[in-house]
Amino acid sequence: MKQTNKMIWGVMTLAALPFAVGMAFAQETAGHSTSKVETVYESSGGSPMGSEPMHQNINPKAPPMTEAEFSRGKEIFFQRCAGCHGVLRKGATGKPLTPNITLERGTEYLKIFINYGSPAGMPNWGTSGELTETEVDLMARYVQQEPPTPPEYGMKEMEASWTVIVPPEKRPTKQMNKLNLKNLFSVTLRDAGKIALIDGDTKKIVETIKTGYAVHISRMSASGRYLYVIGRDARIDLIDLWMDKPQTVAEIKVGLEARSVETSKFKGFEDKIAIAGTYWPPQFVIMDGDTLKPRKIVSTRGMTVDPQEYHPEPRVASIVASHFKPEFLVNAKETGKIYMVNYSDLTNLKMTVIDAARFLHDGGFDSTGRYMMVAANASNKIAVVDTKEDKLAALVDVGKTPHPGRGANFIDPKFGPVWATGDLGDDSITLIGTDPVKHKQNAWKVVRTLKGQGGGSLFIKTNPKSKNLWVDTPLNPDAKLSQSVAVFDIRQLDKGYQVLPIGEWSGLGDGAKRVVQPEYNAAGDEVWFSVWSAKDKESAIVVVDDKTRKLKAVIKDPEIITPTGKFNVYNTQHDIY
Ligand code: DHE
Repeated sequence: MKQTNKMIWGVMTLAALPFAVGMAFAQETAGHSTSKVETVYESSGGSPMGSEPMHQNINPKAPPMTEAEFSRGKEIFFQRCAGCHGVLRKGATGKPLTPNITLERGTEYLKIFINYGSPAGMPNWGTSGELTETEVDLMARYVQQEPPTPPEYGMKEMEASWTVIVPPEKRPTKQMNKLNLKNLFSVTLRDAGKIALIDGDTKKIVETIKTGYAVHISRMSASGRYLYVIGRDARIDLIDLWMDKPQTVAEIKVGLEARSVETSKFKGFEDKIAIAGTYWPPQFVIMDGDTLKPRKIVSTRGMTVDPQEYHPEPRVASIVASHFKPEFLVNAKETGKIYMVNYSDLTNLKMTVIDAARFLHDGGFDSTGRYMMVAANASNKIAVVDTKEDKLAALVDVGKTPHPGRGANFIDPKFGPVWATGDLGDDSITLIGTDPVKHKQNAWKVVRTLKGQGGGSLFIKTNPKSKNLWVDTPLNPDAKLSQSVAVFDIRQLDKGYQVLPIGEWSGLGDGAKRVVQPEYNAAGDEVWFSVWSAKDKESAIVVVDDKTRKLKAVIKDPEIITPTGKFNVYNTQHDIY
């Protein structure tokens, strides 16, 4: 049934009552599900764009605001709201908030809404204490103004921001340090705007390196030499691990806000090309792999897959590099389109555009590297792309708001090769058959659904050498769950899971201690977990022996501030997960 905006907002008024974040996981809204956990997550990063100068459009019909109030409103909007409602407020996983809708609601109505939240996923910003009464009033007035548009960011701006600190000809021709690079981990120190390089053998920090704001992910070049790190402010640091002391050799800012970076993996193109996708402006840029020189920018603005309507800001979510062709797979969130971009000829750029589903987020490959599996999270689906045929292989219905990270590949004793995802919105773990040759009847079908600890799961992991499947739940509102991890025995999946109290094992004092993102070492016999607390609290990394499931080491250091993602060089280089 088609719902009008009026109906949706009407339903919300009745339900606009205070309640805690954890009480409702998932509710159905206009065509897709959102949940408290999901919206809290999407607004968790805080866009760095709040401080960008933007023109204030005075809307004569909207309640008056001073310039200072408008500026504060813009800052709060980009910190808390843009993640769900979109920069231009046209709606993404959250509702559209354009003045034609908000003016009709009026200030008093909007205040209630912002204060108490809604069961459809809007957080209770006022009653949770996140926003003061004055800020709630300010935001109610702010969303009735015309949304300010952030500036575009093209080749001129990219080139102006680009620096090559050590040119390729001045770099070493072989590894100059004694590090066991295969077992090095790049660890995101989110709120420090740094990464730590940790030696997987000694568990000691080798180096901490300054990166972008609220740094997000690291990716490895095909040879294992270059590390690419991207911050939410769209700054990319290219780190050469062969230098005497691994250091940044080139840097660029590719936009105003970003999450993804990747590098060419196809034979003959190793270390040659890099790509980054931006949330704002909605586009991706192809660069030289060893210098980050920007070469080609492609916009993702366009029509959604369903309904086929124009979207002005399809943010670029995950990007993976094909092993079968000189191609990148670029996932556009709001349109639900996957661009298979051939990087062998940038002048005559060839792209296959695949219609998947909204809203594309994160994913990885199956064990053969042929099929990309990506979560269309608000559609509760996994899209499967055949990178050999450049075709959509399937859209598989899974649980509520799947969030696989890169997912987990293993052999199910009954159903053969599978790829698995956990969910943000419920406690299920879905196993999808991935072998269309020897297990044709199971290919791209849900062969098994496991019950995990609860919703709020972000990452799932195993390793070809392991018999364990690890599922985190860092965003579950119950501290017992967010501070522990569930582990299944792949040989006996029906037997349920064991819970390991990783947060407790860390020996840290008070703090959120969210246990996040399992990551294996190169040998596949240790699993590393971040125990993530606020930046003014102590955090740690806990290392578990994979075979015995016993505590092996706790890595603590004053430098380890808000550790989140961990990227083992060997596993990231070879897409092993
Ligand atoms: Fe992430 C991957 C976006 C919040 C930790 N995150 C990704 C990817 C995207 C994304 C698009 C896939 C990149 C790729 O593969 O190319 N993340 C977003 C958001 O938009 C969101 C929801 C809110 C925001 O404002 O940023 C968000 N992410 C978070 C967090 O709060 C996490 C838990 C902690 C943090 O560091 O900020 C977090 N995201 C991660 C990690 C990965 C990731 C660790 C890579 C996982 C992997 O194994 O590859």
